[in-house]
Amino acid sequence: MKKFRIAVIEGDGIGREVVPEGLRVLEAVGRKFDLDFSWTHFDWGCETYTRTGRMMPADGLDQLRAFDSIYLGAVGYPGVPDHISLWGLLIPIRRAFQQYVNLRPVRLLEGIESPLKNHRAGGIDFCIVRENNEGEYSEVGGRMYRDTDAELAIQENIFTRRGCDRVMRYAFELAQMRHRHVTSATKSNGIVFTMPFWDERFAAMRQQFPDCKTDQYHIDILAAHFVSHPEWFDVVVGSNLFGDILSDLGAAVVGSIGIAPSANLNPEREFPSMFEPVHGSAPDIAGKGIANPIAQIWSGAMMLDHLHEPEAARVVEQAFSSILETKGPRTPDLGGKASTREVGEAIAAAI
Ligand code: GGG
Repeated sequence: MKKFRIAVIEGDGIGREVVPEGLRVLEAVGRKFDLDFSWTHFDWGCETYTRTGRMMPADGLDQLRAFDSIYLGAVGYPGVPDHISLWGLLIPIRRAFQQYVNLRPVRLLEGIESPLKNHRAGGIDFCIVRENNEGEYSEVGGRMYRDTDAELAIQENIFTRRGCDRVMRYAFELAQMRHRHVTSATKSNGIVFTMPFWDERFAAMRQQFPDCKTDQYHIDILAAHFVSHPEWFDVVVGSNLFGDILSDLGAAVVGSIGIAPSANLNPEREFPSMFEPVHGSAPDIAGKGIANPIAQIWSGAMMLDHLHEPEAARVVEQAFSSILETKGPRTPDLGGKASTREVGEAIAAAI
């Protein structure tokens, strides 16, 4: 029996509803493949913040360091400013553990209707590789003359050669295992220093991968192409902000953000990686028991891949795909009436 120590952070809002279904499914696949998961729960999030003034304890990162992986739900809740909740939990984890790749698959599954005409299951299948440690998400900047007419805010973008190269290399290596096509998201016409630098690094990196086709688009027309020609893409690499925006758009194009998974990866495995749905805490539906658990469950499959359990990962993917294909229970975001728990139970039973 293989043992895995997993840190579980349900977080806020629907995170608390979808994570238990993710664990239910991982337990089910664990029984099938003789995997022993030891779950350690951390009640960190906005509630902890309102009680203690911190999203996680001062030694939170040290507490997480020894785990094989981190399984996270969602962060953010009304009453706590979003930049406090994000910079108090999610971003410190991504940075301290050098999770510099945020891998976000975009796949149209059988049984789900795309809002776009003429797209069938399998016809849209690409991965967004989002830079996850620098870029537009920086702590460099400041504010002056607060509460006066002269008030100002400055935020610096950080693009390093090391940061660009490592995420681009990951994108090319991923493409080599897929259809050998990498698209870069840029905006080097308007963003005059960092984006031309990003383009230079992309041009340098593609020399090392002559077997891969490449192209690059400014982010505005790339967003349009996601809607008009989503079948064009294989691997799309983008900066922190561009990758984040594109992955919500990608999720919408394949039917629902409720099914979009993600992996925050430290490819060198020096630190634990973290697996979480693309969606946030969705306060508008939190507490109603109707959140779609598939994004969380699919993120669990990505965790299994990272833990070198690809067969178990495929079984999880087949289980939720079969529920969707056979018109099994589905939550309201996919036009159904089922609860979060009913969907989780059906997927676990399919395993
Ligand atoms: N599933 C984690 C979560 O709550 N994500 C919401 C969010 O806004 N994340 C910001 C980001 O990924 O940059």
